[in-house]
Amino acid sequence: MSTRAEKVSIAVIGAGGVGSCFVTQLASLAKSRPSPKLSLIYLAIIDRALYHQDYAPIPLDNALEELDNFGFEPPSISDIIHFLSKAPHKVVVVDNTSSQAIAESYPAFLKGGISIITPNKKAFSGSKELWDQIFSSVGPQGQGPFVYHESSVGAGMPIISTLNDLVETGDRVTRIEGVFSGTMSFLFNSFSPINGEGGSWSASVMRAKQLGYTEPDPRDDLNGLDVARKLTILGRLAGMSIESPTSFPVQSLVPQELSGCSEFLDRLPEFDDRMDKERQEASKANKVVRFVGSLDLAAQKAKVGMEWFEKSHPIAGLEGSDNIISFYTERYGRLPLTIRGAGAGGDVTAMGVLGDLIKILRQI
Ligand code: NHO
Repeated sequence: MSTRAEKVSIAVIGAGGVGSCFVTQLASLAKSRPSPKLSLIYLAIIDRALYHQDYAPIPLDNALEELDNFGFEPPSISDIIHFLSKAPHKVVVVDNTSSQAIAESYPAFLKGGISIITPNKKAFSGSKELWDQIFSSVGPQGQGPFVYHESSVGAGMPIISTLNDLVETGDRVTRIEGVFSGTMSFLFNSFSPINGEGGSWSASVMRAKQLGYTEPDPRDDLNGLDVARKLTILGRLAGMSIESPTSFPVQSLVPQELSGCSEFLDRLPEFDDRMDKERQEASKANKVVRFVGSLDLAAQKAKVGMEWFEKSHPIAGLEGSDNIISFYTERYGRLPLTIRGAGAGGDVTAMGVLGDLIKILRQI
């Protein structure tokens, strides 16, 4: 019989919008959950790291202040792996960055016996080779090392765990469809609302940016790649062989003329007529425009782009930056299993990451 771990060490890489919320939530969890004892042994942001050679814990209540005051230049990724793999207790790394280099190191972390939880989409939507390397390095059930990435799709909503349950219990998923981007949801809900009002496209983009809903460069949301990455992850989990997020049709809403230009927001109004036309045509058909992703598992096809929806459709009725994701399956029949809720934001995304940590704690 295996004995339960008495202590689990946590290493947090990245403490921005999601990571700082995660550290706060981790501090509460550590207080409310006496066993296994959780200790933070490594904390880093891009230019600063904090850890002790003897693995002494970093106080969770003021971890970010400690990092600010006492942090030093971060070690290389291979040195981090070396340090963590020698820790006296089981280690879980929380990758709260969007770093490609860290994502590519997951197989090495796992080979060092270190579990990974992350909202970072890069590893799971990158090359199929990396995906295969990661999942072939995961340890046996109940033992680890583990990989969990619930928040890489739909923030804290149970999207990945639901899909895994459907697949593992033998249901046949035929189609997955939804609004996967909080930013795009906000943009289209305000640009093409059910009541027919709504300002210009460029004004919607500027407002979303002012409210902090977009990436620093809104083109990173408008190019559709964030949605394509999420679809790649779900498609692969559902058994589709998707080579990369650029291997299927993805509609970019970045005018080609502005793709490399430094005055993107200033010049965006010049292109408002294109989006106006789309909204008007949808309106003539008594529909609204939304930006959706869909996977057709029978036809093995994926696509991302604008579509028109009846005003009574659940996708048309979304509010704010909500996500909605529907699973069409054999068991669920005509009405899909649908999950709707906040699809972006530090607290809800961090909650999904913390939920993954709890799943690991139950097993080790
Ligand atoms: P930030 O605020 O830029 O923070 C990144 C942190 O990583 C910083 O502390 C930076 O110093 C550190 N960092 C970067 N490279 C590093 C390195 N090499 N070594 C050490 N530290 C390094 O990013 P966020 O917003 O906190 O996001 C963190 C991760 O969560 C990203 O991978 C992001 O894609 C993912 N994520 C964020 C959100 C969100 O709401 N912020 C969501 C999902 C995943 O559910 C959300 C979502 O999908 C939002 C999406 N834009 C949408 O639907 O509209």
